[in-house]
Amino acid sequence: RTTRVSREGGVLKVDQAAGEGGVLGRAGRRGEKGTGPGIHCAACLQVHPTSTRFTFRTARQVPRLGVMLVGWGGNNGSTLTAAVLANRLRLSWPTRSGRKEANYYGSLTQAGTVSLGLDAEGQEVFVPFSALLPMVAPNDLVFDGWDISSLNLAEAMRRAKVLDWGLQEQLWPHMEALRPRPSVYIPEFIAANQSARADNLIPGSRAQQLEQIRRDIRDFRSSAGLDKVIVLWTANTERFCEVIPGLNDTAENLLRTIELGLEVSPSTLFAVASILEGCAFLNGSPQNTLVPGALELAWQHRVFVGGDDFKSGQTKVKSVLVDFLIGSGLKTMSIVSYNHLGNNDGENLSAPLQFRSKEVSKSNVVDDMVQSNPVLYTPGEEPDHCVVIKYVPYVGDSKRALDEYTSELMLGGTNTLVLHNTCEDSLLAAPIMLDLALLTELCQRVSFCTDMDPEPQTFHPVLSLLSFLFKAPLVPPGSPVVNALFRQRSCIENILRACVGLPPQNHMLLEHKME
Ligand code: NAI
Ligand code: DG6
Repeated sequence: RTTRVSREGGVLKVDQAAGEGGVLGRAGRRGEKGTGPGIHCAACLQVHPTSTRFTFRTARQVPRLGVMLVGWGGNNGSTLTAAVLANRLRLSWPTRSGRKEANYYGSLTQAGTVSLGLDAEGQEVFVPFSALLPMVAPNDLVFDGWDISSLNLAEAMRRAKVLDWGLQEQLWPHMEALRPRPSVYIPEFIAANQSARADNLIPGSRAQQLEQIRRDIRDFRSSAGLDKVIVLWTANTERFCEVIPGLNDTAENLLRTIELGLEVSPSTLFAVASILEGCAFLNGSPQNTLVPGALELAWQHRVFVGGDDFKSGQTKVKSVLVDFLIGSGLKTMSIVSYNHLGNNDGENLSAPLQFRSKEVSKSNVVDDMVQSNPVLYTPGEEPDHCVVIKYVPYVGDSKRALDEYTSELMLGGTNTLVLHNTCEDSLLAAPIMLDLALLTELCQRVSFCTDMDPEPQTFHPVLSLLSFLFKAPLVPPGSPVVNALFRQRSCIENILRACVGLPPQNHMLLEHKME
């Protein structure tokens, strides 16, 4: 199917005026609030609207899709598998507040809607996100995966203590036969407190381990009769690995490093194996799995990669709330985020190096919002931002997040907002994992060209369209990082709309602003 989308005047080309370079504002003194070099005042900029015609093509044949989870036996892995089975089997179960039925709440594609436009009466018409374009139905997904812990998926579900007992009982016979494949365990990358569960390991050198992962992917693809496989890292958070020239800075060096058995993280090994097998790889944890060498490899093989770190609860709220505050012209000066949780993820994060990975991905999420407003912030100025995570076994998967946001109001006023957010962590993460797989697969079927470049191309291998789902979105070199949640959502919505020939949603509602 071919769709033509013409955006007359939709693209703004900003040319700097001749003369002084056209960058400085009226006062133009560095550091002076509101008139610093970041401010582009209308007097010195000329804006020339240009138009580019994009032609999108989406293959409509929906493949049989397999998803391989690294960390399949963890809370997220077992919960996602259980959720898909519960929906497929249309399960319901009693709870103290009545009978509950399986659903996909929390999934953008399965529980979100898109406005198509206005009907003849001027009312908005909403359709499910999943109805815009042919997408894989989640109930048709086939799961497989790896875990350093040998528990079958039924036992893993029981260990996770996420689901109601009545649901677990019904799922048990369907999950008992599912066993994670052995995986790569390199103790220095995850917390020492994880060693007791590492009883399901791939032996051999790094090169042999890489080959085994590749064999596993091929085996799954052929034995389950799949058209496509996507690999998703939902295993423990690793420490950051150092990016070192000669070691992991290029694809060639990274492959040599694996061959020589030098330092490479398990998650990077999985990324490399996936890319070499032509399977998209998505990183749901915060560590820098996709080192420059892995990114180059993805680019060479034209394979999608995405990351990092699922954006599920506290960070999702943060990327809405700070956008609201700064977008309203309030100067947020302090953000303090406490978490405590009692699941295995929390135990792993109680080790300093693993906590550090999470701290980094949780802390960078307001950068774009701060930088977008040079009226409020001078260059380099940013709010204090503190992230604390504590392991409290008793609360299990029920994560508590306490946030305090302090902003400056006009004339010396102060506004402090305090939030308390309690949720089952894995029940927020599982639908995000689902969306990641479904949207990545859809993107693999989309190509586009422009008038200037009629050769059809696919999206850049670093799939930034997934930013909505990640705390620290990976983007192609030079591309702006967007953290603000509704800008991220608009990106997905508008690209999907473009694929069916609808213009971007602009919310002007001009039809209702005329006499
Ligand atoms: P979990 O600790 O319950 O599960 C992780 C699983 O990975 C465990 O079963 C462990 O045995 C396994 N594992 C560790 N190293 C492995 C390796 N090298 N190969 C294969 N398996 C390995 O943790 P949970 O709650 O499922 O979270 C998974 C990841 O997702 C963590 O990194 C967490 O930080 C991240 N995450 C979770 C979010 C949530 O809301 N639940 C949100 C954002 C990120
Ligand atoms: C404590 O923050 C543990 C983490 O793994 C989080 O639960 C997870 O990253 C979700 O974080 P957030 O900020 O999206 O709720």
